[in-house]
Amino acid sequence: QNGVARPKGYTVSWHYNPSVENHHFGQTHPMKPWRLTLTKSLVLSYGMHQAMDSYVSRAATKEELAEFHKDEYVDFLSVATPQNIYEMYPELATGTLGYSSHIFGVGDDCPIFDGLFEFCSTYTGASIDAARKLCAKQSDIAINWSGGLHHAKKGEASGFCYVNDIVLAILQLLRYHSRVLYIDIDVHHGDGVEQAFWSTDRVMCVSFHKYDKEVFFPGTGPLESTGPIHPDNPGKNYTINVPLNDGIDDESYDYLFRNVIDPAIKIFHPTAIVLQCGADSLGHDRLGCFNLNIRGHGACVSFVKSYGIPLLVVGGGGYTPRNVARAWAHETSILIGADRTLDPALPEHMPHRDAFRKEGFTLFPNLGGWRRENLNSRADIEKIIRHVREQLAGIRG
Ligand code: ZLM
Ligand code: CA
Ligand code: ZN
Repeated sequence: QNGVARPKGYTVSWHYNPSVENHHFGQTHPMKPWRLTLTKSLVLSYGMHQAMDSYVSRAATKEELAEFHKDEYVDFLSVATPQNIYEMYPELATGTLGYSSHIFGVGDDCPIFDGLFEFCSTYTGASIDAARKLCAKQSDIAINWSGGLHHAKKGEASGFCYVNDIVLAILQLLRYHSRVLYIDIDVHHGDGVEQAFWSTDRVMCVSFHKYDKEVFFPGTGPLESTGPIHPDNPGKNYTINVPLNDGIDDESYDYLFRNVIDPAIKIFHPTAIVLQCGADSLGHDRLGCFNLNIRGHGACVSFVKSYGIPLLVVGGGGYTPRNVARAWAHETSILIGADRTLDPALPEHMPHRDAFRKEGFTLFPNLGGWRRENLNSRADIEKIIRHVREQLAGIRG
């Protein structure tokens, strides 16, 4: 292990508590905390931890969760177990409620599993700690790969997300920062974060996602959804949605990302940025439908980093665990400025190396191209860019 030098002129902090790895949504559930084990394995084997301040994060408290979530929902999360849930809510046992259950969103997507509350408070504690490090200026870039659960609502779980660690982290940032830009490159729409900050001009939410109403989860986030419509509402125009079709490739995504994010930063002037790096936008994802490669996904991280604005980086979705780990390890290397020097061949001696056998032990397998046709035309892309420019022109107008 040669190790990696610390970045010059700025500090990167890594916030993690390995106890998140001990939790399981269920045998066949697509959300696998194992991807975090693999990510950690790559980060440590490349020696990247030597270039960062590593913190074992603490669990968030019920009081901290209640800064966004409803008290009765936090209470529910803290007591529900697979053993008592049917006694508490016999309706769940009939199986007729489906995913739209009124019982705090519990169902097939969001099951009650052993240690659920510990899992939620662990990933959330890491995001809150990371945000506080940025506020204290003890870190310039803070990373929590176990966070990024963008669908959770005030009073219910949704889409594998129970507690919205992103909302809670942004609330921390808002104590010290006047404007926070939220960017979400998960293949799904960042609806929970959007909803939480819908009516404020202090947080601008930008989500890139597959959009097909009624077909692709969660079905929200069309181009026209830009905040409240009432002219007196401060949130008007402060939400940017970038709806996409199947198969978008590195080149189109990069072009679109730059042409949306650059004007957003120049007009909004964020004092902090939160970047959700959901890796289900990669090609070959079990749930996703885009064609991005590890480098294409990472290009978004490089671009955001290049502005030099205090940055909180969180994970999110990602359902082909070995590729999630590749992406987040590569993105860690970008954030510490080591991406040019890392060997694309995976370290010879590392835990779980065999998980990467299928694509030949490289950090950069070909995930693009062949599986899905790119159904995003140049005209579609240009239409989005035009729409965003016009929208941004309406800010402070
Ligand atoms: N059924 N098991 C992304 C969140 C995506 C809603 C259709 C549940 C699944 C999926 C769950 C083992 C993020 C929907 C799906 C079956 C109603 C979604 C459990 C397979 C399984 O095998 C599975 C019994 C499960 C769930 C597939 N769910 C695929 N897509 C989405 C939620 C979260 O990446 O954005 C951030 C972390 N849910 O499409 C249904 C409509 C429930
Ligand atoms: Ca997204
Ligand atoms: Zn997702």
